[in-house]
Amino acid sequence: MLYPKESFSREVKELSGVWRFKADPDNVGRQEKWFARPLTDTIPMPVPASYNDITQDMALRDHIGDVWYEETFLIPRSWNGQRIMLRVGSACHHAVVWVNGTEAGSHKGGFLPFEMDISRLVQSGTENRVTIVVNNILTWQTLPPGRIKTFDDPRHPEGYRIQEYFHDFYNYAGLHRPVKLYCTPKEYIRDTTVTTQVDGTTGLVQYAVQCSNPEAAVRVRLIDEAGVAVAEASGATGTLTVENAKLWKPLAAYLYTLRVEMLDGEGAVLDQYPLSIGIRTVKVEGNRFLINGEPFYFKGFGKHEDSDIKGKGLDQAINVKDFNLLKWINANSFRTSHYPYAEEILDMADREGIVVIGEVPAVGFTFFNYNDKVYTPEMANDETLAHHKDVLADMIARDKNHPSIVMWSLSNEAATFQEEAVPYYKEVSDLARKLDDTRPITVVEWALPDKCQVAHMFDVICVNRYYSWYNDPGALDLIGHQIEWELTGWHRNFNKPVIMSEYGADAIAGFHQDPPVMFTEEYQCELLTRYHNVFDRLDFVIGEHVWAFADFATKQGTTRINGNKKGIFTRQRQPKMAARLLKDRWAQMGAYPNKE
Ligand code: BDP
Repeated sequence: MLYPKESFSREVKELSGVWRFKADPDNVGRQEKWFARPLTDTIPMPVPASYNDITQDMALRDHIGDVWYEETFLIPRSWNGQRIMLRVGSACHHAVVWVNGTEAGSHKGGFLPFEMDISRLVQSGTENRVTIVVNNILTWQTLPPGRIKTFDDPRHPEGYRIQEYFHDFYNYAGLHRPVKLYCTPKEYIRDTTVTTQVDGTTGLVQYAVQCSNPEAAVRVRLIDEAGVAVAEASGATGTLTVENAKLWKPLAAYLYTLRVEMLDGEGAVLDQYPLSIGIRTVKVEGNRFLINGEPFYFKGFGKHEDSDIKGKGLDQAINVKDFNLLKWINANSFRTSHYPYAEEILDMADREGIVVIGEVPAVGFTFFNYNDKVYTPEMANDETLAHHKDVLADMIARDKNHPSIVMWSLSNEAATFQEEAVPYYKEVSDLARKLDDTRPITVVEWALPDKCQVAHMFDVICVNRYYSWYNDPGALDLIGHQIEWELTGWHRNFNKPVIMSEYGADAIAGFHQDPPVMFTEEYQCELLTRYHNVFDRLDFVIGEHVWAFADFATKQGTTRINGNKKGIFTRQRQPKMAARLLKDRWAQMGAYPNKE
């Protein structure tokens, strides 16, 4: 799926701004057809943003169900006769869209874009109205899953209900990413897929272009960063050869632009699209993760899209700050825990040379009790699996051309110790390999190495573990023994490289005590150091992603002190003590740690 970009034949119009908004606590809007007329009694609501933290109304923050958004727009005269598209970057979690009162499209699942052709629904010269209803209810058939809990006891008033979910980040909702209008010619470039190979100093760029008319002539031209065309070809599929190719490398990105052109019978350009690409290879070989044939060690974090006030709304000031912090701390990578991040963030990773593990929103598929079944007809069932596969396919379709993405994560901490997980993950992993045979795949594990039933299907073992935190709280002395026992077990059982994809401790900024106790900054430092001592001994450990980059919002509960405080930075992106520790460690480590 192509990101809306301007070109010789395309224009883009941002609908970001302040929209009219109305919650629907009585759940009557759809029945009363609120989309048919302009919404009444609205409040202003920024787009993109989560709506939860924008007002002083606790009921809106904790609202369960539908909310309504509305905006008006004009179609410029130059768009007459064009194909006019409306694209929603992400609506958490489900949405229906009407244009001038007529349904234009709908989508299940937050975190990924959807678009619709509204050419026949809009009028040029008068105001057009877009209405979007967004619903935040999570069930066992959504990703992530959840369930609505009702109560049948005298302590709860009749009808009282809560949204339960099993993942550890706040269920922010709303229009989280930009809504855009764009136009293309009636005959247009539908999609382009690029994969790359390197042969000595030569780069090979394989491309496949899909046009609305499969017979149309296609021309592609590869342009370097200086604006010089270095290769060109004709035909919908082919391979470009780039002599002395400048490779996309971690922390040293080089991006080419593939200018794709669809031509008419006379050779005139009908449609043009500029696709940013990087030439690089990725491969797992023995105990190594190779990028361009060189061993890569993952230094970085699990992150979240999360900040004050905007919640999960796209905020480019926060995003640029985060990339600056990643570079300052000498990190080279992050995982998009626990959902596909905004395309704007992946563009930045491409540009800055930050390596990314892309993850689907399959988080919360376990109960932390080996006996509670998850893959049952009532819970994670066939419908859930079908949706999981849809989301995976949509993520790959959206993100396949980002050089920064080097691996797909197909879930986080699922109940992979249950035998019912085996057929489930067989289908999911088969699909990932079918859709993209150029990138390794993983699932992020919480199972113990002797219990996991699925790791053999994947290329890299990613493990999350909280020794001396959830396990044996306060027992820093045990970490060395426990983490070595565990990581060695994974490697012995599956003979694959291992990334510690989460480890960490909550530290409340400004809490200090020595000798360290839990929740102090000293404890966070000491815990990380003890993990690192083990990583440095084990040759098959190929990466460390601290949990988490920054403090983030979660649901309320007795184990969360106004959110998860495992950040190395506060939610406002200020460093805790452990930031210095990591900055020094990662600087000393260089490109690859010497474990001899
Ligand atoms: C892991 C989850 C992560 C949580 C973290 C924690 O993958 O989402 O935030 O634990 O508890 O289980 O801090």
